[in-house]
Amino acid sequence: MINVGIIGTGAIGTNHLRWLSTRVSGARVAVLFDVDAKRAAALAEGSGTTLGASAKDVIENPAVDAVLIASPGDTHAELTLACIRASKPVLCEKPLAPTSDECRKVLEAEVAHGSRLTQVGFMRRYDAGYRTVKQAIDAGSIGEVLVVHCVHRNVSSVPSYTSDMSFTDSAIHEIDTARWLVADEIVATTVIGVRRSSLAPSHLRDPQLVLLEFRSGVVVEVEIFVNCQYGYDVRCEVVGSTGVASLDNPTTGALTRSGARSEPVPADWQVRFGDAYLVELQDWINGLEKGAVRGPSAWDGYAATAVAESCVASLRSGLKTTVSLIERPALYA
Ligand code: NAD
Ligand code: ISE
Repeated sequence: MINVGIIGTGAIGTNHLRWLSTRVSGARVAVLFDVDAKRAAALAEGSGTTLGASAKDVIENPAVDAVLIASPGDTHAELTLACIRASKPVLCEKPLAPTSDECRKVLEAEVAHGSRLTQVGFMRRYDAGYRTVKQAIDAGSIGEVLVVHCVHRNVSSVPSYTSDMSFTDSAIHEIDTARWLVADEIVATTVIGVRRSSLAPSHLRDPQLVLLEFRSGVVVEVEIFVNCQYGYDVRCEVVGSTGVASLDNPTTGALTRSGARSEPVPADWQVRFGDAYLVELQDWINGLEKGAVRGPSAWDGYAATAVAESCVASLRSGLKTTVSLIERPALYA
């Protein structure tokens, strides 16, 4: 049995707590901590876990075998470093850190430790639709990958959401899945100005469009629209030299009548990727039972943040911006 300590019990932390407590086998949530003590206490009461006094207390608690970080992104690097210092495996929600410099500190610490402890919460790699697309590419079923078209739409954004977050918070998922699908690194990004939706908050550029160029010449086009009003919509179409592999929203039933057919659109990421979070958590626990951390790595977290940073630079300058990565350490070969 793997005893997990959770830091941060907001939207996704609560989701992870629920899955780990009810659906994931081989795990139990031993300790919870949130700076909002009332929130953590209310959750702990219903789930039979104890309350940590601080994040440090969770990480250093001898009863905790592994840590799940679900607090805001700007806390991730420091908490992940503390887990590495304590030699505890850690599943850190995306992003690994808001800046590539902070991500590099995590890489350096893990390389010095000598083995992988960190997994980043890029759960789309565990989604059935993305896995089908990945299998088609790897089996050579669509020939050579040439172009990828992605759509990432949310119903509405919270007031604190900024134009930069379209890349650092939302498109970072497409950046990771594109790197995983294409099995290459992104070398340049170009953000293209788009007519602003009149329904988006006035401080926000929404929607936005970005082109991601890979070393191999593959180009990925991503539309991010976080105030689309109608539902949560994630699509991906990979165009190859002999065919196309794509995914759409999973169908949960359709209504056909009066000469028209309609299907529900997921309400949010919890609905659309509910199964992916579950598969992600189960795979993390199965790996830990065998002493291995095998999901998206600190290198993946670093590369994704470096690309998101480049997108933000392109947004500011209006120009194509190069991505420069450090040499990949052998630990992440
Ligand atoms: P949230 O605001 O709903 O929850 C964050 C929680 O962390 C809050 O309860 C807050 O009180 C707590 N917190 C803040 N600082 C803390 C600290 N220093 N120590 C402990 N707890 C602290 O946010 P959220 O939507 O749950 O997002 C949390 C993280 O998860 C973010 O990094 C976000 O990008 C990521 N996320 C990932 C996905 C995904 O699809 N993988 C979806 C949503 C959020
Ligand atoms: C959120 O943080 C997530 O990670 C969701 O998966 C994403 O769709 C949303 O845009 C982000 O804000």
